[in-house]
Amino acid sequence: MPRYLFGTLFLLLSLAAQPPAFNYDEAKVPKYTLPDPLVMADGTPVKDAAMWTKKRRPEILELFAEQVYGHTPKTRLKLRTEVLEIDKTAHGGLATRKQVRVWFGPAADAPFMDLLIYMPNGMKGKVPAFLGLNFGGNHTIQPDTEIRVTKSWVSSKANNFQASEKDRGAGSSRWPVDLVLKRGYAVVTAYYGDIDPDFDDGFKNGVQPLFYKPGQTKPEANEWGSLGAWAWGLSRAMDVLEKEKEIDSTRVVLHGHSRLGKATLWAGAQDQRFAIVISNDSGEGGAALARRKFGETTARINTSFPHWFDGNFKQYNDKEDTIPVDQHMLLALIAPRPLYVDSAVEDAWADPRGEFLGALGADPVYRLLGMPGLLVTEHPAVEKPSLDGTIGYHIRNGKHDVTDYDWTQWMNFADRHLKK
Ligand code: GTR
Repeated sequence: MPRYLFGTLFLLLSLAAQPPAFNYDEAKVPKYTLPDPLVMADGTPVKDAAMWTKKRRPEILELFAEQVYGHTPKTRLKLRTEVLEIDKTAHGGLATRKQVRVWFGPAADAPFMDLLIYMPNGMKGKVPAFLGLNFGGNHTIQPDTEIRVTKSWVSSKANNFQASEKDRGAGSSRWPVDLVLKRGYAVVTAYYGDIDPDFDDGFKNGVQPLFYKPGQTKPEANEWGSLGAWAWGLSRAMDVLEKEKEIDSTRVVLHGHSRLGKATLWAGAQDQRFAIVISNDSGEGGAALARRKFGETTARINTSFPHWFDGNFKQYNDKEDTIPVDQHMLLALIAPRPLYVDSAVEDAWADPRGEFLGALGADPVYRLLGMPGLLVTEHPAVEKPSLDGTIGYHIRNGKHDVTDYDWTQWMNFADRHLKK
């Protein structure tokens, strides 16, 4: 074959191999039909709250575990904790800072996560708390020089995947600790990479190997990936908070951004000890409807991040209409507990409207359970939050991020439910 023909053929073949461009045009979203959260898989309607709780809720939870995030191991590890330090004069006396190492098992070389806890000083009784994982290591959430620097893998290639002193406070715009403390909430966080490093290594590191059966080297197709592991880590943080004298573990607000928003929703769905669940810009695999073709797709997320979901979820690449669930049903698993979903105008990749429609799709379940649900049926205007229902929602200006504006709405929402 002449060289130039070969070149042309190669170009045509590689063009054909390109994934379809991502849709950002509302007019081009094809019609779709969502599965009904209030109809059993066999077609039987869910007639009352008891039927939801006893039959439909477990059915949906099982579908998400089997087909999407993978099952979380049922085995309970014995956690060991060690208080690394306490300082009652943190943040200019505003807070008590406590760092607790949580070992995942009795072995001396067991993996661990470090919990960083800031509690407001001078409060009467136990305090409610905001709990969320962070992206860069605990030391990135505040410029506080006492915060331990993680030894786990971090995403910085430039620094050989090691955390650095230089990153102290680098993520502080996403963690307005003073603002939260002043409103009477504790701030609790852990680094997600302490639980499972966020890259595809075939599940050799992270917590998955702690649960392998003899001879097992990776999770089965219906067993957890990294999102499942991060969600599990949040529940282990809750185990520790249940034993913290100053913290009211019945008033823990779980929050998470983006991939950690996905993990947060999955944690809140499985573990009903969390009082309120907040999804910030969680997008595909989070609050956004998978069937709505806008922004990120199932094929793309499974290709870029093959370690996030379970093996079974890969069969739905470009076949969203065949997933037996959609993300409104994940949100419905939070019911009757308060749920908050938020979006950002410039975060088209996460599909803000799809996130809103996810929340709206969960509403019938809240109503069946006698809760007010979401009080709006149209996507709210920018920075006009809907705070008064059991489902809250806002869309703010700006990009994919966590801002003081987001935190302020979350606290306004939490106040309504936790400080009655
Ligand atoms: C993106 C991914 C999103 C979102 C985001 C993040 O690359 O496509 O689903 O999770 O990362 O976590 O920041």
